[in-house]
Amino acid sequence: MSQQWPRWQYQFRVIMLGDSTVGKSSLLRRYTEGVFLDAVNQTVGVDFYVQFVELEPGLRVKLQFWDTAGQERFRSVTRSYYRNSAGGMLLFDLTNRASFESVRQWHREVTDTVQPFRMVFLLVGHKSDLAGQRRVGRREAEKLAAALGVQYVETSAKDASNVVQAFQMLTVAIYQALQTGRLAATEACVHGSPRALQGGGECPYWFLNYFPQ
Ligand SMILES: Nc1nc2c(ncn2[C@@H]2O[C@H](COP(=O)(O)OP(=O)(O)OP(=O)(O)O)[C@@H](O)[C@H]2O)c(=O)[nH]1
Ligand SMILES: [Mg+2]
Repeated sequence: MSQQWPRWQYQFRVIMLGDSTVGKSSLLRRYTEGVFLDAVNQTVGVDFYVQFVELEPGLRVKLQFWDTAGQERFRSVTRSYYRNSAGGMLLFDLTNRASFESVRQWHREVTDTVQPFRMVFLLVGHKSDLAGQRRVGRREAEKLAAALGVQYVETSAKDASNVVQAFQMLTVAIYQALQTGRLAATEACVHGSPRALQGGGECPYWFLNYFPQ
């Protein structure tokens, strides 16, 4: 019986954001499956991924990812997924200046949609392996991050640089925001049975584990 009970204490929904082709799906696949593909299909609507992390011994978090399509024509679909997310990865492509300039817009669109609720974001400069084609400097990216009040990291799905670190940074930031009350769960879910807790997908931010492990 006990093995059916959830093996994590928190569940955070995280949404991947940024222009089409910045590498959102590639970053997630590198993180969750350990693979990189040169040819990836553009995301249609929204895809779903899961990963577990242990922030400290015994403190396990289930990350539930919504990988949105960057293409404008899917915006009405992807917008409906913003709500109930605790975190957002704001990606731009270090070799694509326009994608950097879109970051503020992505941030604004999401914060406007979810208010009065808040989310924790991480700014990610992606494709750091393409150093020779770089069009966005680290300093200006750090400046944007500071203006948005978020942390900044540079990643590559191709050579796996900083991939685990980026997701760890966001997970820790969400956890700390919950601890300090900067982020509040809209609802702490109390289900009648371990099975309901395990299977329930309706909780907005996180599940508290009410059952002995
Ligand atoms: N060199 C390099 N290429 C990458 C990296 N990450 C992704 N790519 C490539 O960039 C292209 C677009 O990647 P996707 O992951 O599909 O981008 P996306 O942001 O999910 O795009 P949409 O689903 O349309 O929003 C693909 O050809 C990838 O192989 C990286 O770290 N380095
Ligand atoms: Mg995609």
